Amino acid sequence: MKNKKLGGLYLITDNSHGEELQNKLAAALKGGTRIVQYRGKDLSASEKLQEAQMVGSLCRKNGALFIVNDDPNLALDCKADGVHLGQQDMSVTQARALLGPDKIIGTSNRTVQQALDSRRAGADYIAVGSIYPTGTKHDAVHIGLDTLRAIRQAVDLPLVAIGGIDRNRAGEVIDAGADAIALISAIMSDPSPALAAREIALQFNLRAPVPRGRVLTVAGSDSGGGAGIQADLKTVTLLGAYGMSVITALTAQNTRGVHGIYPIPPAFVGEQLMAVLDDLNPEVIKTGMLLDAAIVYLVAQALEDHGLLAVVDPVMIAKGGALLLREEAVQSCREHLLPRTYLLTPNLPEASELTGLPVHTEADMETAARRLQKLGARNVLLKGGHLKGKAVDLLLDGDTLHRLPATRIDSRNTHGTGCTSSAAIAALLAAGHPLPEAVKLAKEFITEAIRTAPDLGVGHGPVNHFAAAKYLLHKIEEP
Ligand code: TZP
Repeated sequence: MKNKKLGGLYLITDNSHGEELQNKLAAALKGGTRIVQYRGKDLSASEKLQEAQMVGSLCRKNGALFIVNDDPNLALDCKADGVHLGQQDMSVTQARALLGPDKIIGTSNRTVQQALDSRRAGADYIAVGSIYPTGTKHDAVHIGLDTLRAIRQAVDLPLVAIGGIDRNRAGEVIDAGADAIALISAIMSDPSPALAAREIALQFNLRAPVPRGRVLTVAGSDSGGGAGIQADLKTVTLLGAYGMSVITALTAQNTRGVHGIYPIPPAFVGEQLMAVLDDLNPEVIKTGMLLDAAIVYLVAQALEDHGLLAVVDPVMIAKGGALLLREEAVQSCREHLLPRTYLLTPNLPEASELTGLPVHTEADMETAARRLQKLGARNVLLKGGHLKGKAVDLLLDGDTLHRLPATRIDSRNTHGTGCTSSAAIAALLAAGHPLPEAVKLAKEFITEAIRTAPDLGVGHGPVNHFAAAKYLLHKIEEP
C-alpha cells in the first residue's frame, strides 16, 4: 500500500457514527474516494476500535487507503494503512518506531518549515491547511494557495490540501500542486455523498493524459450517425474522454426521420451494462433513448450501485414524431431515474411532460426546473430552444440559477443536437470541468457544430462534431 502513489479524494469522517457513518462512507467510496481518515470523535476506546474496523473493512472492499487520525496505537489495533498526526500528537519519529517502515505517516502543516521538518522526520505525506476559511474546524488558520504553492516547491512528497475546499475551489487547489484533496463537510454534509465525491474526484482528470475520464452512453443506435450512440461516441472521443456504449434499440434512420425501431430486449441491455460496469469503471453515464420502463429501472439501479454521475437527456419523441420513450417509462423515469440524476437536460416539451406543468416562457422554465429538482434531479439544464423569441437556457446548479442566453442559428441541420450537447457535457465533466463550466463549453461546442454542419441528406442534417471539437479543444488549451 505504501508504495502506491497517494492522491485523489481524501475523505475525513465527521461526527456521525454507526449506520449513518457507514452509509455515508459507502456512498462516498462508490463516488471515487481514494483515502479515508477516521476520526471517531466522542467515542470510548472500544467503540472507536469497533467503528475503525468497520471503516477499514469498507475501505479494503473499495480499494481505498485507510488512515487513522491522531492515534498510532489505534492504527495498529485496527490494521489501518497508516496514521495522520497533528502538530500536538506523537512525533513522526516515535510513531515510526511504533508502526514500523511500512505504515503510512502523514502530518498537518501550515508552513514550509513544518513541511520540511516532517519530511526530514520520515513522513510519507504532507497535509497542508487550512487552505480557506472553514466552519468545520474553529481553530484552523487559513493559509491560502500561495503557501500551498511554496510547500509544493519545497518538498517532493505527496501533498494533501485541506480546509474549506468544495467543488468550485478544487480545480485551483489541484493546480496549485495538491496531489490529494481532503474534505469533510463538502462530502459528509451533502445529501448525496456519492455524487458530491464523484464531482470532485473527476477534477483530478483535468491534468491527466488523454483519454481523460470514462463515459458510458446508454442510448439507441442511429444508422444515420447524427444522433444516438453514434453522435455520443463521436462527441466523447473527440473531446478527449474514453467512450463506451450500451445500446437500447436499433433504429433505421436518416435525415428524413426514423423509419423503424428494433428494441433490444431489456435483459440484454442489462447484460451489456453489467459487462461494462464490471470491468471498465465508467465515471459518467449519459443516457438518451431508453424506450422501456424496464431499461429505465436497470439504468437507475446501475447509478445507485456504482455512484455514477448521470447526465440524463430525457428523449421522448423524435423530430418526426417517433416515440422514443414509452408512456409507462415516463413514470419510471420520474420514480427511479430522476432521484439518481446528476444533471437532467430536458427541452421545453420534455420538462412539461415530466412535471405536468405548462412550459412556454422563461418564468415557466424556472418553475419547471425547480419542480424537476424537487423530483430528485440534483441539477437541471432546461434548454429553451423551443421558446418564442430569444432562446435562453436555464441551469439550476444546486441552489444557483444561471441564465444562459443562446445564439439561435437558423439551420435545417439540427439532427442530434440534444444527444450531442448532453454527450459533450458528459465528456467535459469526465475530463474534470466543474458543472457550470462544462455546460458553458458544451453550449459553445453545439453552436459551432451547427454553424459548420456538413449539409448532408435532404431532411434535418447532422452537425459537425469534428469541427466543433477542434474549435473547443483549441480554445480550452489556449484560452
Ligand atoms: N484541518 C484543517 S481544516 C480542517 C481540518 C481537520 C477541516 C476541514 O473541513 P472542511 O469541512 O472540508 O472545510
